[in-house]
Amino acid sequence: MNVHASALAKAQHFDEQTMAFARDVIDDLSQRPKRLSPKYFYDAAGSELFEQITLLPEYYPTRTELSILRDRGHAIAAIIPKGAALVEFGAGATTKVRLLLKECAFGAYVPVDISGDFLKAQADALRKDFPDLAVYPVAADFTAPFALPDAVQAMPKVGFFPGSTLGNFEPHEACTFLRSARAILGDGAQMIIGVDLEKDDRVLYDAYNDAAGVTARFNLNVLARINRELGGNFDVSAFTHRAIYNRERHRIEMHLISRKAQTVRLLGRSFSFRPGESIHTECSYKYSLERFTALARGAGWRLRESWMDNGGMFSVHALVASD
Ligand code: AVI
Repeated sequence: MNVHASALAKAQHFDEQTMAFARDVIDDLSQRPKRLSPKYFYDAAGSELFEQITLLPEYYPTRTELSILRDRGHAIAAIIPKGAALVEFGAGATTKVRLLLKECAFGAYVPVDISGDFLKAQADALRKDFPDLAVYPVAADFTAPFALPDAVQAMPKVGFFPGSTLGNFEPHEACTFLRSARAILGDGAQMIIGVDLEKDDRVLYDAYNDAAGVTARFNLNVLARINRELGGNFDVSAFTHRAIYNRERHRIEMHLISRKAQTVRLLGRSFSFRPGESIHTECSYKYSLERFTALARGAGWRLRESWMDNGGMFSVHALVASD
């Protein structure tokens, strides 16, 4: 962010998180091609739209992962040491973790998320439903190193990273995250992780181009969020959602395409768009078992067991920290 934009952001008394948002948006819209980070999809409106996406008939990942966790709960429980601390990286809806908590005898649950308010609400609800479970929320950016609470230091550790959120990282970022999780959880740790699989192009295309247009609204909401929080003047109706599957790079790419020549003002800066110009907003990488195993191995994890649905759409893996 240049000096002028930074001064304007300060004059508006942005808090630290909004300053970081402003800095990232200005840097990313100054790139060629333009881009925005998918982590900014999830304000209150975006999180609500994402919840709607998970219920769409075309969006198979959430219900398929849930069915694997439900059907294979016993097998997962069998490899988890009694009294272990379950550390969840990111705290979304609690539906998935509840399945694990019901099935396995965990001694503690440690949800880790940047949003403190959300974490607290989630922790309170779980304490009510699992009165014997110790819940220690940690408000932190789970992609960076953080310390586990003292109370769980002596317990065996099991990481939990569902939802194929790993797929939203570039492969080198996915490796860095897995390595960091390995360091945080320590020697002897295990990790339960959900990973979306490569499949028929059409199925992938439809999952990110739903007929009801919810994914389009989710994608476009990031522009509305920039207007709301940073005082931008994006005409949201002058952009359109595009999602394609890039088979060579094994990834869905989401873009916002400018419908016309236009200029957007934001924090004293102007960003010009050509007709058809893209802002690249998200990658969602799809893995084969081989590529995921190699990624995990390179980050200090050995594959212990993998579970899939009958259609081979989605996978849940148990990893063990390698020496
Ligand atoms: C959160 N993440 C795993 C979703 C995905 O499928 O990559 C985000 C999403 N983007 C569009 N639809 C869903």
